[in-house]
Order: sequence, then C-alpha cells, then structure tokens
Amino acid sequence: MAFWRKRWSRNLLAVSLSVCVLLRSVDVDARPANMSSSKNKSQAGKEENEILPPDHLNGLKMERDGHLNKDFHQEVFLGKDMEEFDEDSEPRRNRKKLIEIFTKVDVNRDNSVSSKELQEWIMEKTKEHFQEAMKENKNSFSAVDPDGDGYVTWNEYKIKFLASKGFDEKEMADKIKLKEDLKLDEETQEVLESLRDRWVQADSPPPDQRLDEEEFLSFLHPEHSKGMLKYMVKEIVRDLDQDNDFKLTLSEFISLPVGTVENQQGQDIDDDWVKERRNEFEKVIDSNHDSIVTMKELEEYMDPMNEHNALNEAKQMIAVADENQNHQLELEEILRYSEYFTGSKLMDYARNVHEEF
Ligand SMILES: [Ca+2]
Ligand SMILES: [Ca+2]
Ligand SMILES: [Ca+2]
Ligand SMILES: [Ca+2]
Repeated sequence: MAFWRKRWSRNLLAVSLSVCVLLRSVDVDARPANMSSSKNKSQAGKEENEILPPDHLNGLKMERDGHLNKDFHQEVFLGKDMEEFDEDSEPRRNRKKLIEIFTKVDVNRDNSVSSKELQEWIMEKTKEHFQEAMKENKNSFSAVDPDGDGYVTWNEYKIKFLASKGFDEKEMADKIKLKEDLKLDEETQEVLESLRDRWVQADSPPPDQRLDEEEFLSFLHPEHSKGMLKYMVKEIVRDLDQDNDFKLTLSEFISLPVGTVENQQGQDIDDDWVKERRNEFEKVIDSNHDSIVTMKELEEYMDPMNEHNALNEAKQMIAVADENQNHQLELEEILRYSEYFTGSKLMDYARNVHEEF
C-alpha cells in the first residue's frame, strides 16, 4: 500500500503540474492517466505556470516523473534555437539553418563532423539551456517576490502556488497569517508537501527558511546544482524502487506508471515504453552492466554537464545518420536525417543537395 501510495502521490504531482489541471485550476478530479507522455507539455507548461518546477527540463535525459526525455538529442543539437524548427516552418529556411549549424559544428572545417566536434557542440548547447533557464528564472522569481526584497519565504510561495491552482490569493494569505486551516483537498496537500521537501533542499546552508534568486533557480531547475540533481535522482529512484533498496532493477525501471494501460492504444504506447526503457537501462544507465542501476549511476546519467555523456550522445547521433560509415557526419547525412536532428523534415533535400554542389 505504501508503495502505491507513494507512486500515486508522485503521479499526482506530475499530473498536477501539467497544464491540463492548471487550466481547469480547481477541477482537481481531472486525472489524465499518463499526461507526461504527451509531446507538447513542456511548451504548454512553460506558458501556464512559471512558478512551478517543470516536469520536463531541456537538456536532461530524464524528466522529473521518471519518463525518458524523447526530445533530448534535438535539444542538445539545437540549443536555444529549438523553437525555430517547428513542423510548419519552411523547409528551405530549415535547410539553410541546418547548413549554418553544420559549419559551426565543423570547427576544423574539413567538411565533416567528428564525435569530438559534436561533443563540444553538445556541451555548448547544454549551457544555452542553462542560460535560458536562468533568464526565465528572473521572471519567475519576481512573480513570487513582489516586494522585491530578494527573498521569498515558503508561505509567500505557498500563497502564489495556491493562487495558481485557482484559490483566492487574499483569502489564502489571510488564513495562513492567522494560521487557520486551509481546508485543502488531499491532492493539493500532497503536491504542497512534495514542493515543501524540495524547497527545504533548495535552501542552501545555512538554511534561513527563505530562497534567494539563485536558490529559487535550483528549486525550479535542479540541473543547476549538484545537490539538487542528487535530490531529483533520489526522488526518481524512490518512485520506481519497489523493494526499497535504493537501487533499480530492470523490472523496476520498466514497470508502468499507474493507470497507463486502458485500451489498445495505451497498450501500444506501453510496448514502446518498455522497449525504450529496457534499451536505455541496459545500454546506457547501467554503466558497469551488472543489471542494477545505483543512485550513483543514475546521477551520472542525468548530469547534463558530464562530458562522457556528451561524447556518448555524439557517437549515438552520428551512428544514426552515418550512411557512408566513416564515423563522421557529412552535411548531406545531416540534411538527409533532418527530422532526427531538428524534428522537422526537409522534403526536397535530395534535389536541393544536388543544386548546392
Ligand atoms: Ca570536422
Ligand atoms: Ca529496488
Ligand atoms: Ca550497475
Ligand atoms: Ca559519415
């Protein structure tokens, strides 16, 4: 029971953070089974509520709810220019941008991209995501620190959080001041507790029960601090770990989130889920291949600034598109696999390439 309870509460958190519930604000009965796997949640979530820790973090391999980040390689290939490659943008424009990127990645100008060059590029693009998060955090912080004294207390944050969930801000503020019962539903209460734990973690020593801008950044974006990244990994392991040994077996790692399988479509998604996770577990996360993923292994896997990860990623990306098998990427290969690198297709790439050369 305790286990399901935990799982359920984490799922609730993930679900609560997703845009659907926020839009309906007080409609807390809305519990989509597996919202996190819908593709456009990151953008939507960003617009919806900037004071909540996002589930999806650009440039991180795993989301806070334990889902694999399916857009990871595109994120680390495109950096902050990701949004420019949406599906409706014009192929000719995308192609031009992709060529620009290619020339930048190819630092030694030998007309092909080596794994080393791509690794450097990935590190650079990862930093861009960090910088973007810092910029956004400025706005988020001023939203929770209206008096501008540079600090936000837990109660101040709690009021803003409740307001974002549709509660009356003034009423909540008064009740908190008078220490009255807020009469929150169980779901909101659980989300708050989880946020509170994270809050305490983000209050760097010596703790003063309030967060400054930098601490608030690590509250929203654990990837900005080693300590918070560790905490995030702990949360993920806690949610997936069924026998409480703080390690993950393959079966723990691939077990499905509560409420996923409901119909045939759900079943198909689930088959993919298992396949992808098995692959990631065996080939990447379990780095010493002893069939157990430790916290340490997961921490290393999640660390966006890990150069070894970046090199692995570079090699994987090259392997996908390396048609002439020279372990490097030529421009033509990147254009051909445009959809893989950018998420958008270049329909007439073949003709264009011939015109170009
Ligand atoms: Ca080169
Ligand atoms: Ca375990
Ligand atoms: Ca291992
Ligand atoms: Ca090649």
